[in-house]
Amino acid sequence: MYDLKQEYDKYTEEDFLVWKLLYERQFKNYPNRAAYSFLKGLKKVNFVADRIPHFEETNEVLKATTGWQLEVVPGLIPDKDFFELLSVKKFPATTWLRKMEELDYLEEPDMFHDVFAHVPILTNQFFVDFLQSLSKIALKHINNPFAIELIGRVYWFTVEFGLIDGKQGLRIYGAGILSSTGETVFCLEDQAVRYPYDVKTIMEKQYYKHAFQDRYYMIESYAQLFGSIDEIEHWLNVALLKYPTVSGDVTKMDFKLD
Ligand code: HBI
Ligand code: FE
Repeated sequence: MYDLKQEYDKYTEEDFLVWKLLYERQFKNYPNRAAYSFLKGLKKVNFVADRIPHFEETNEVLKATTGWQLEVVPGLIPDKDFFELLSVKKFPATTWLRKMEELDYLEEPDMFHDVFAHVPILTNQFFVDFLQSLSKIALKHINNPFAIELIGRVYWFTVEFGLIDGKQGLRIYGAGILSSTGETVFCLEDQAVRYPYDVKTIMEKQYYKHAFQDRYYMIESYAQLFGSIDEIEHWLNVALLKYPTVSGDVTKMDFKLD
């Protein structure tokens, strides 16, 4: 699709330093916050602070575990391309790293977000089956911005900002949190608002990209996440029937689905 490759020998001293600083800064917050499945996957893909991952090595591990592969993309890509890649077990990943002066925040997802925070959990079969099934639903409605917004909300509150409250207690699996120092701590504290995972309410309310989330949703297991695919399709169809003609900026709209 994009036919790009990771050009490993082009990484600079600054790139290696940025990777190392971000890795060490994040990792020290992980022991009792990151999800068990994430930490297990991190070991499996063998990401370390002193080495920017080689995509072909990561791809060998993913191929052997869940059959997924990393697909190099230049940055944010259109929803159609994004969901098409996910539907064939390809995870879109950038290969460039933010600059030192962008260490704390950057507009677009860089390789640290796409690879360090997103990839380890691609070793979890229920999680990737959820991701692939969600993308297939999106492709069925790819020309309907309202439907894509609702699916995008489910993606946001699971893949990006999801929490899991399972056997190991309350932990983080969402990559948007795991790649952010502040939110990794904030989301588990008392003042953070947390609800049990609920597809309908996730779809009903808008979300904000440039601040800590005003709410988080907790699954009990990745099986529950994959098991919610039919419910996602159900509430999406309810929304499409209830709001047959939606126009304007749907990202800023709240809906009532029942
Ligand atoms: N493109 N490369 C990339 N990475 C993303 O996470 C991404 C994207 N395009 C669209 C998108 N995410 C969101 O709109 C998802 O909700 C689909
Ligand atoms: Fe992401």
